[in-house]
Order: sequence, then C-alpha cells, then structure tokens
Amino acid sequence: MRALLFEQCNCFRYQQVPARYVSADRNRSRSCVSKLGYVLCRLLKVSHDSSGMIDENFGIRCEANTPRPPFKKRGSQSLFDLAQSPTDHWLGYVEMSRSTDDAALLRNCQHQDEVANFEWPVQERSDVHAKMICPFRHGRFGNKHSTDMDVARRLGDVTHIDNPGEVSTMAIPTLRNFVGGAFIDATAATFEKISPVDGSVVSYVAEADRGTIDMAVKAGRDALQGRWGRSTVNERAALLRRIADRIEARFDDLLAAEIADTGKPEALARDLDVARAAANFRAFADIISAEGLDSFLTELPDGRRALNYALRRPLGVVAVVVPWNLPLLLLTWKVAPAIACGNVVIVKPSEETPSSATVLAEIMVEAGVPDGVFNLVHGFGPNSAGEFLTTHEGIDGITFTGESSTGSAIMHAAAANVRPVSFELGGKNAALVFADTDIERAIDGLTRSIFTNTGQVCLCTERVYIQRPVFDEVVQGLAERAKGLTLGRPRDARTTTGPLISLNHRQKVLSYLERAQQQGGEAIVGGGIPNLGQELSGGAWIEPTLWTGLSHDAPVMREEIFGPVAGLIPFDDEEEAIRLANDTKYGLAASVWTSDLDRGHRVAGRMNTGITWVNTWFLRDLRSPFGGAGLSGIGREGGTHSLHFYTEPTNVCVNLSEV
Ligand code: NAD
Ligand code: 6OD
Repeated sequence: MRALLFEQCNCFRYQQVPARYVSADRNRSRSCVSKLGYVLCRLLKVSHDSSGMIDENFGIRCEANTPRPPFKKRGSQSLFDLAQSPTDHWLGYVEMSRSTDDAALLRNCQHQDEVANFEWPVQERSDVHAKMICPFRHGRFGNKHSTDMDVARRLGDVTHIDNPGEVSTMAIPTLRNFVGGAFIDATAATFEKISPVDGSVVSYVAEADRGTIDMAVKAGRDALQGRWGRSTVNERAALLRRIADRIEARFDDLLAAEIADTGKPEALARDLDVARAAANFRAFADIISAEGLDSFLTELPDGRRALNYALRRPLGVVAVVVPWNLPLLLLTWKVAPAIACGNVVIVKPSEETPSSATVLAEIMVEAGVPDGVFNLVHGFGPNSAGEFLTTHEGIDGITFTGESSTGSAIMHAAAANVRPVSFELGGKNAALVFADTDIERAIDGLTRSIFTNTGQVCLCTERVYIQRPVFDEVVQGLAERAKGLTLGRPRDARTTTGPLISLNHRQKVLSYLERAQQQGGEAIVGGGIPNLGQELSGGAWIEPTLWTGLSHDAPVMREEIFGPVAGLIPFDDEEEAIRLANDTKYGLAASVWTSDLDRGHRVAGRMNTGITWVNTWFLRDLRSPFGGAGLSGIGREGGTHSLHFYTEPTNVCVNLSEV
C-alpha cells in the first residue's frame, strides 16, 4: 500500500479520486490532514497541538480509492448517524496509529514526491489504534478555516471508536423525516443542503412525499385519539419545561446545526436562535398554566338563569411551515403553543435549514413527547412536502411564516378545506429618526435593525426616514458602522455578519442592488459581492449596503429585499414621516427614534404595523401580540393570542333554573 495525502476535498466532489492522488500543494494537504487529525484526536480524546497538526504520538494515514475495508455500521439514533450507504461515496479511509514514525512522516513531508513514494508496510499493524472510514465529500475538511469544530462536534456525536482497532463509520449526514416518534427510512428522493459559507455539502435531506405526509397525519390522529388527547394542562406544561431543559442540554448540537445551515455568526445563533427556542417552550408552559376561561352567569328578564363557560379544545393536526432565517426560533415559536394547547404538529422546516429541526425531533424523544405529537417532514414548497402538507385533507389548521406570496398560495390551499390560518409574512419596515433623538443610540439601534442576520429578519429595517437637520450626521454614522462590519466564518469571534442563505437568494438581492442604481440610488457603502478570498468564493456573500438618493416611490423602496440593505431618505416633519412610513402594502414593524416620549407614543400609535418599537428594536415579550397587517400577515400569535389560534373554543351552557 502506498501512503497518500488528500488534496483539498474539492477533488472528492465527484467521488472517485485518482488512485495515488498526491497533492500538488503541500500546505493544502497539511491543512486537510490536520483537520482530519483534529477530528480523530477529538474522537480518541487525545490532544491536538495548537499549530493544527496532530499530536506527535499519532500518525495519520489517508488512502484513496482502495477497496473498502470491512466496516461496522453503528446503530445510534443520533442525527448524524446517517452513514447509510458508504459505498455510494466511498473514497478512502483514514487510519490513525500510535507510531511516532508516522507522525514524523507527516511533519517531514516537504515534497510531494516524498509522500508519493513512501511505502507503507503492507502487513497488519499491531499498533493501529483506530480506523475511521470517511466517505469524503466536497468541503468537509478541505477548507483552511472551515468549520472543523462543527465537524468534530458532529462526528463526536456519532462516531464511536470505543476499542482499539474497531472500525467505525462517518458520513455527511442524511437527514430523515420523523414520523410517529421515529426517524423513518429515507424516501427515494434526497436533496443536498449546501452551506452558504463556502458552497460545501452540509447534508443530504430525505424529501417527504405524499405517502410520508399521509403517515404523519395518521400518526398525529392516532396520538389525538390516544392518551395525548386526554392530557391535562399541567401535564403539557411539565412536558414543555422538559423540552426546554433538553434544548439547553443539547445547546451545542442545536448551535452547530443552526450555524452549519445558515452560516450565521455563532454569537447570534447562541444568543438569539437557540436561547429563544428554550424560552419559547418555557413561556408557553407559563402562559397555558395561567390561562383562564370565559364564563358568564346569564340572567334573563323572565327569571331563568344559566352558566355559560368556554372550553378550549385543540384544533387537532396543525401544519407548521416555517422559513430559513431564524429556523429554530420561528419553528419553536409555533410548536410550543400548539403542543401546549394539546395539538399535534407536522413541522415543515425550510429546505435551506433542515438540521436544527432534526435535532429538535431527537429532543422530543428525549423529553418524552408521546409518539405522533411532533412529526417532521422535509422538502420544498410547491409540488413537494410544503404543498402536500398544506393541501392535505387531514390537516386542521395551518400556521405559516414566510413570504407574502407563499402565504397567498397557502391560503388558496387552506380555502379548499376551510381551514384556519395564522400567517406571519414579509415586511418593508420603516424607521423614523427624529432630529431630537440621541443620535448615537439611534445609530446603534439602526445598525442592528438593518444588518442583524445579514438583514434576513422579517423585522429588519429597509427604509430609514431621517429628519433633515440630522440627515447627514445619521447617514455618515450608519455608513461608518456598515464599513465596520466583519464578514467571515461563523465560528470566528471577529465575525459580525454571515452570508445570505443561498446563492439563489443572493441573486435576488443582487438584482435589487442593480435596480437601486438604475432608480437613482447611490450606494454610499457596499453595493456588490465582497472578495473574501478563494475559500469563501463559493458562499453567498454580499456587502452590507446603504443607499441615498432614492425616492420613496422607487420600486426598491417598496418591495421586500431581505438582505443587509436600506435606503436612507430625508423628511421634514412628523406628519410627513408618518405618511411615508405607512405608505406601503406591508405592515409588520416600525421603529421610532426620538427623545420626546410624547412624540414616541403619538407616532407609534399611528403606525399601521403589528409592532412598533420606540428607541429600540426586536425587544420581545413573548406574551405580547406578534404579527402583521396588510401583506404582512393574518392574525396574531404570542401570549393568549397563540392560545386563541391553536384552540377551538367550545361554549357550554348549563341551565341553572329549576324549570
Ligand atoms: P418562503 O415563503 O419561500 O418559504 C417559507 C416556507 O414555506 C418554507 O418552508 C418553504 O419550503 C415553504 N413553501 C414555499 N412555497 C410553498 C407552498 N406553495 N406551499 C407550502 N409551503 C411552501 O419564505 P423564505 O424565503 O423561507 O423566508 C423569507 C420570508 O419569510 C421573507 O419574506 C420574510 O419576511 C418572511 N418572514 C416573516 C416573518 C414574520 O414573522 N412575519 C418571520 C420570518 C420570515
Ligand atoms: O420574535 C418572534 O417571536 C418572531 N416571530 C420573530 C420573527 C422574526 C422574523 O424574522
């Protein structure tokens, strides 16, 4: 056998690497091997030196295109235990041995020829500590600053190297649908989830077909007819708290999943997405526990009396269809109240963000959620899982977050069976900056409201109206802040801003950048694709962008873009500001920046939006109503508003008269 070092994993994209492939670039080979070594070291719980090379007591050997050694598939239930068919992508394997000679080999391989010509002993080696079979795919290990921590964590969850010499398997995970309390065998079709950071494959995802949706509906129906259908509020509140506890216990897995799918900065995923998932379950445990019921003592003029009281019965099987921008936050925001009210859910996360929902399915099992109460189906919208689910006759209600046009399509679907819908849709949110504001505080808040999550929050500001006397100062301050944002890998602590979710979405945002220019906008910062080097060139990166010079009527100021962009427009007085802010088909959110509290209350009260912040942005109280007017949605969720949507009130009238 011959020792081979793997070149950047690009070469594995289309599977077979040439036999005896040797890197032409020593540094890249070292980087790749280093990452493999890092992962193996974590698995074997040995140290990994700070320079990135493996522990000096370990050698590492990578072979390509060899016959597949015997392997043992491990039966873990974990998300990433998905090496279902390693032969499909079999490329080679890594072997690690306790040999200082091997380590020395790695350190000393200065020239490719040395590596190419090195002959490994053919006989079985007694000092082999572990082998890891790696069906490598593009980008998993090859990128210099890649998410090796994520990979290590993921592998650490599923790859068991318990005994020296034992063979274990690892692959890019295939995420499965979760129905009736178990992950079910992958359906025929799978699709690739691509990382927006560098274009690498994050996972293969089993796409739910109509049959899978039928199974999920049946599993839900069975649960409703069983013990779950008779569960008490106290039992459900306790269950929600256990789910929150398990979310916290699996915090790092959820974090890794969310980061891998979205590329968002770790701090954001940690502080917003995952933290809110636990908070959502705790909040609705409290809310359902405290909820009272309507009751009326009825006294008629003729002397008859009755007691009227309302019961809340669950809707039944609820379809939960959510987008990719805050995947876990938005999903749990709906699942928590739905389960609190005694429903069963069939969740369809976005095709762009299947991972955290899959971890959540595991958590449901760990928390003891009865089979069939939480079901998860993966796939796309039209002619896929989204459409199959929302058009299914067995669905009793649909709660949806996403684009307004998708909401419209789902409303058509719901109309056929006259099903209730709750919609949280798009926005073109305005900020009003008055001259009396504390400028620094306003600039801080606006920077967050324009650029958080690379502008991919439905509540983000895309229209900033600034009172004329402070226009230049605010514009300059915002431009400086935008220039100060750091684009980069999610686990890099310096990163403030991740990529857009996909190249498709970037194409849409780029088209607005072009149109803004045609419509009279001047990009005072940004305006294109940043150059972040070769390694990130496959990612969906975009420059944070601010425009001046656009008129309020320009189409780019009227349509939701959903990127790190905003147009800055001057106004003269309060009436004009209110008119401009309200002149939109949307009605989701607004923010008002002023030191005059009277003005703050006055202006907020006149905004045609579901929510208006005064001197802050995205500060949430989960008991308050949340939703939008106009194209921004139908209904409100949050606090008792959620309970209203997820239940059917039933009035009971008891005659108290003697006749
Ligand atoms: P999207 O509407 O494209 O997709 C949302 C979900 O719907 C996905 O799971 C998708 O697969 C599914 N879907 C798409 N077409 C479908 C169909 N015909 N039938 C059934 N399901 C279908 O939205 P997106 O691009 O994922 O998310 C971005 C949008 O979401 C933005 O418009 C943003 O403003 C909006 N959003 C709104 C809120 C809010 O609270 N108002 C929150 C987050 C995001
Ligand atoms: O905070 C929430 O509950 C919520 N639904 C936020 C929505 C953000 C939109 O991207």
